[in-house]
Amino acid sequence: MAGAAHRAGFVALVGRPNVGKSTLLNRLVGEKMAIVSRRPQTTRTRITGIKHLPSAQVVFVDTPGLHAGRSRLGELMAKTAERAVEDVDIVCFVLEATEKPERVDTSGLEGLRPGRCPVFAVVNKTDLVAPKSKLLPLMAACRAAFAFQEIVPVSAETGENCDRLLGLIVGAMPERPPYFPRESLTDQPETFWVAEAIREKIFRLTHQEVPYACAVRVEELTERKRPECLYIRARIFVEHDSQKGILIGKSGATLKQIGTAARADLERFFGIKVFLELAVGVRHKWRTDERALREFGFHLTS
Ligand SMILES: Nc1nc2c(ncn2[C@@H]2O[C@H](COP(=O)(O)OP(=O)(O)OP(=O)(O)O)[C@@H](O)[C@H]2O)c(=O)[nH]1
Ligand SMILES: [Mg+2]
Repeated sequence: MAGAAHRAGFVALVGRPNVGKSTLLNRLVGEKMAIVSRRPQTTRTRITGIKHLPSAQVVFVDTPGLHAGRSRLGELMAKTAERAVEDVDIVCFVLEATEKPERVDTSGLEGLRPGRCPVFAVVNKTDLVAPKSKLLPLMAACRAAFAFQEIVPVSAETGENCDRLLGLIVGAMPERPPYFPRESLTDQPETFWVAEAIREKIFRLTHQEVPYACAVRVEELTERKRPECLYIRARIFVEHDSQKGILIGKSGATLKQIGTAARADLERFFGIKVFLELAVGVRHKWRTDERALREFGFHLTS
């Protein structure tokens, strides 16, 4: 075959909670993949999004924010992020442009053997900083803290400089054929995206500890003919009866809102009419219950 050599590789997005890793994943892939919220610790598992370019394929791996987890779920989230950097071709360490230079903390990169793979610092949320020269002390602090191959300021929100970041990533990737077929956006099953879409709406419509106490299990996902639709049945698990009440809301209003919003997202995602049936269950202390965690799909995938 003629033409330029094809490049392909895995790129991990790591960093503290809430710095915008998932927003960046969505921006770089060009599709809404990972769920985003204003609150920290939104992402719980390793999430992949695949960007296809004419002569490159980039598999982005979004991770839970680096954070000392106390529950078993927290430990699994931390391990997921640690493992993610072990077998990728490039690591992007994401931090906020508003971070104080003296607070730059690269300790999360310590597990990485020096020289094992290129590590980029991605200084996100530059839209919050003006003039741009104010970024210089932070970039200098990054340079002093770790041997980053590149330090790239971007705004995942506005897209500023994200094409340049993508170009640098592609340039640093190994030459090899694609890992996945052209049409695939992810290597995760449909049920995972359904559960995430529902979880995002819970983050949006409930408060305080409630979204953190929720897990979603998809119990049925079938394609139906006449009329053609995707029939989905899912159950949201909470830890206490009181949370169940909050989630359901007065006369079921909150659960209904969650379902309506999730259905709209899923119809966009799958490109087909969706029928979504939601129920709520209580599973005491599931975040520390090994069996429940496995049942809800929390296990190390790499
Ligand atoms: N102003 C601004 N806000 C951003 C930008 N990128 C992300 N955000 C916001 O930052 C918040 C956190 O974004 P996420 O993408 O969920 O952050 P995360 O790093 O994935 O967080 P965890 O999954 O909890 O580790 C959201 O409210 C985003 O809208 C950006 O470039 N500019
Ligand atoms: Mg996230």
